[in-house]
Amino acid sequence: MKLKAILITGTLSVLTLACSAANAEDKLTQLKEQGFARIAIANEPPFTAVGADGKVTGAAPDVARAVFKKLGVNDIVASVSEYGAMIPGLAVGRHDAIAAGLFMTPQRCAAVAYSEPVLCAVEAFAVRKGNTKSIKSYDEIAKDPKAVIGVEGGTTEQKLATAAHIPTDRIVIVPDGQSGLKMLQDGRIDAFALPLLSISDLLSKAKDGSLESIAPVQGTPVQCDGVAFRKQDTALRDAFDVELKKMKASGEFAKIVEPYGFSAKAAMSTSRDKLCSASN
Ligand code: 6CS
Repeated sequence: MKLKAILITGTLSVLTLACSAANAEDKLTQLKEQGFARIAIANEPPFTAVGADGKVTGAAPDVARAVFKKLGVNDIVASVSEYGAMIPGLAVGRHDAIAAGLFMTPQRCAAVAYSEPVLCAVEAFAVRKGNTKSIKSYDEIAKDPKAVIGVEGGTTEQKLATAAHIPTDRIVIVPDGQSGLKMLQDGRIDAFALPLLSISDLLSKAKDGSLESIAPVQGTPVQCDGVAFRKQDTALRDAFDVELKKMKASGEFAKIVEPYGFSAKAAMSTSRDKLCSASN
């Protein structure tokens, strides 16, 4: 009887593996036939960007485009989404993947199948020069009853602000980076939170000498994203990781991300397992 049970279990495992491989091939075959992968982005340079001509660039789409090409999927088609809408959009099939700098957190890792790390970043605040409220951390904002912070909806900054117990009436949700800077300039918020490279890009374009950045925000971790796939597309994710690993080893990965200001070494020195289990 035991042998029969073992044989049945073994057969089921082989069938499961075969189904998983078939699913992978199905999804990859579907993308190859489609000729492109539909990715969600946020249009937050240098992570992701859409030019006036509609051209999609940024470190995350550039890496995704290169890896998909090696998998036989010749292009990517991007749609701009708020961070908080990306995972729901992926789940309902609006996107084939998210390549947007969507940082790995335990909650997100439970909802999607992340690739290995791609882009890592430290956290920053944009503040008015002189930083009158001397804002260096989320805790300081929480302790100052007059301090108001701006964050984008569904972001890790919103999570960090909530985790620091900043009251919701002192957390302003803004739709995008430009709106966040405008509210800072108008004095409606005292700090606007994004990763440092995003804040630096915004400040360099704003050319407003009355604003400055504070980084790294005290008490916040270095965060890294991966390309996110649907949970059921883990075999496609694994195929993506095989090519990503080769690009990291050959130096091709560094050639893509470093001109944008990202450290290839930072992404290569950590892992999905570490980032998904981090209690940030
Ligand atoms: O994953 C996130 O929520 C974030 N990623 C980026 C690139 N910007 C907003 C937020 O920090």
